[in-house]
Order: sequence, then structure tokens, then C-alpha cells
Amino acid sequence: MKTAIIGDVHGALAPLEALVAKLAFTAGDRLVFVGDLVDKGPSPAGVVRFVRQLSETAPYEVILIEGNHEDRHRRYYINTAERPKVAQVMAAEAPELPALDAELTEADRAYLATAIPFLHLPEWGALVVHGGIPGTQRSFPETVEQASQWHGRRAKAFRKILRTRYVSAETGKYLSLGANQPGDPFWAEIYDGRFGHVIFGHQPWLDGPACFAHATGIDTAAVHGGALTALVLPEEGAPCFESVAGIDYAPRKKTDWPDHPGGALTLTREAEAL
Ligand SMILES: [Mn+2]
Repeated sequence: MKTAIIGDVHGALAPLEALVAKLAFTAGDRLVFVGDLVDKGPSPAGVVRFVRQLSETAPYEVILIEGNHEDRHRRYYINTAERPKVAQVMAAEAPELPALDAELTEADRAYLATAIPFLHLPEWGALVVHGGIPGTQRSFPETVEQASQWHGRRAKAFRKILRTRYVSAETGKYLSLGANQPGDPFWAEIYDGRFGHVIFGHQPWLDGPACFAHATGIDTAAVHGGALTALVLPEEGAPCFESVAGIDYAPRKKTDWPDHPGGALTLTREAEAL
């Protein structure tokens, strides 16, 4: 049984089809998406449909981790029913919200609602999240069920795992997009492995997967002229990356991207289990 975790797809349907074919899954394998199936690329609804149909028909397990882009579409959809004026403002600022909303079927929406916020991979001492781990985070739920029982401030703080990029150099605290100052580190640069080796998306890396001491970034900028990448954790032997060419479709906001760490994959099967 192998597990493959695919980075941010962002509507890049043709690269996704090519990568899934290349991964040659067999019955009993496990395919995990790190989140952000939608937005930016040419076929967000097509990607949702493709992944949903895989989950319904493939002889292997398909797991979707929730990305911040799934989260904003979910909030928009709730607002269209409960707070139409808020939805109108959101739609005016982000036309991709109503555009995708119009294309998704009830089945697609129901599938997106199965997304989970994280996945533990105990055999690898690893944890999959979309964004990252703020330096202030002191505990991590053992199960998705446990996390779903958190409410209020605790739940809100926990949702930062969908969005974390930079953290405060002094406190390790989560910084919202654009709030970082020179010297504030990308979260994975200072993450000490306290919750295991973290496999994450969210931050595109044009120079290939980003291998930190206790974290691996697998969003290789599939819609920004990079590649679509999977981290493959085989039944036996060492983990490796598989990738296919992406598309050059969405503008790159390269100015605020962190430096690529270089180096090789640090994840090993011998990693201490949680
Ligand atoms: Mn993304």
C-alpha cells in the first residue's frame, strides 16, 4: 500500500490527469490532496469533478485536505443563503466565487464538504496540512473528530493551519498575508518538528519541492509555470517525488515568496511516530 500526496492543483486539470496516470495507483493505495483544488487555473470545476469521480470509482482511497481556497468558497456559498449582502460584496471583489458556484453540482459541493483539516500519517511520523504550523501552537488534535469539537477562539486559532505562511521572528505568532516584516521567517524555517514531519501546500515553490528539516512543501506552482508534484510514500523503500509539467496560466506574485531552502527530502520511515 502506497500513499501519494498531491500539491495544490488550482484548476490545472490536464496536469492532474497526467500525474494521476503516472502514479499508477493499485487497489488499496491512498491518494491525498493537500488542498486548493480550485481557483487560479482554467478548470476548477473540472478538477473538483475529476477528484470526486475518482473518490467514487477508484479502487483506492481518495482523501481531500481542506485548503484556504475551498474554505473561502464554502464561506461564500453559506453567505449566499444566510447573508446575501455579504455574498454580493464577496462576489464583486472575487468574480471566481460566483463563477465556480454556478458550475458546481450538488454532488461536487457534497464532495468538497468531505474535506478534512489534516491527516496524521503515523507510520511516517508525519502530518499533512494545507498551510503550516504557527510557532505559537502548543498542541495538535489526534483526530479530526476531536478538532471538530473545538469552538470559539480555540477553533479559530486552529484554522490557521490552512493559511500559515510567515510567523513573527520574536514570538512565532501567525502573521496574516502581507503583515510580515523583513526578518520574519517562513513558518517551516523555524518549525521544530513538535507535531511530526509536516507535509504542506499553500506556498508555491517554483524551484521544486521545498525540503525543510521537519517539513516538506509540495506546492510546486502548477499554474504559475512550475510543476504539479506528488510526494510518494511507498510500501517499501524511500519516499520520493513524482511530478509533471504544470501550466503557465496565473500571474506570479513572486515578490513575497520565501527563499527556496534547497536540500533533499528529510522525511524517513524511521521518524519517531507521534
Ligand atoms: Mn494554493
